[in-house]
Amino acid sequence: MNSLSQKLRPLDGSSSQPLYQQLQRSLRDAIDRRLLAPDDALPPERDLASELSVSRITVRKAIDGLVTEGLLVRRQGSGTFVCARVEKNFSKLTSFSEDMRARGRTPRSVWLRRAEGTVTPEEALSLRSSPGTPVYRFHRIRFADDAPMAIEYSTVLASCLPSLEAVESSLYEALEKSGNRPVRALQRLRAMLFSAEQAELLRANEGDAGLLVERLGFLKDGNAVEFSQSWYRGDTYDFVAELSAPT
Ligand code: 16G
Repeated sequence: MNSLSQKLRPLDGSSSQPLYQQLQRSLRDAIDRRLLAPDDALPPERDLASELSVSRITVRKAIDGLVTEGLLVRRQGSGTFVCARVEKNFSKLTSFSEDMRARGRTPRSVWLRRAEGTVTPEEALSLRSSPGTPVYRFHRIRFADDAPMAIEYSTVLASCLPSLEAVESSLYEALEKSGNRPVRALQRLRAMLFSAEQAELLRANEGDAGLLVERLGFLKDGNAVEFSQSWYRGDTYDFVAELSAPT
């Protein structure tokens, strides 16, 4: 088997670009060109450093950069791996936390906003509720380990949760505890380009491709419970659905 250094573009000690940036770029290229496949393990930092004749600090900084970009993931005790794209089943009513755990990743959120309010006219239409209905709004950046995957804005009917603080790490867990987890949903998916503000939150670049997925979730009795908009980084997700021929 070829060693990793044979798959990487050689580093140029005389270039004005710092070595760690060169290494970060050539590792990124190797991942893009599938010379390093999803779930492949990187050699330990010490081995990589001696193979490439650079310092461990150079290797660490290059890897740190790629972890921040969401291309590599560090797993405690087992090493550094190439991130696999998340395959999300488009026809399963699962939560972000469940999706990530099912793939061995750790879900985490950074809160942007958590507020009480009343439905906007637009939400009133989608949530099929009358103007003035109390709602809770949850705005979060959703992470898998250290990689930002999506920005998510959820509006939930206040009557479905005991309080605004009931949502700690998982909205669906909180809804389930209250007996109000959605059992059916409508989903709409649209391609979009990230604005500068969205790109900054997701550590992407302005104009990068993303996916907007809107989900309108319903209770057993047919009433809407949740309207969520999720902006996914286009380079981390594949949406998959199983289709059957009409009968
Ligand atoms: C998913 C759902 C979103 C839901 C969230 C709950 C899609 C497209 N959207 O992101 O509607 O609010 O999961 O996740 O799948 P949580 O329980 O981890 O907070």
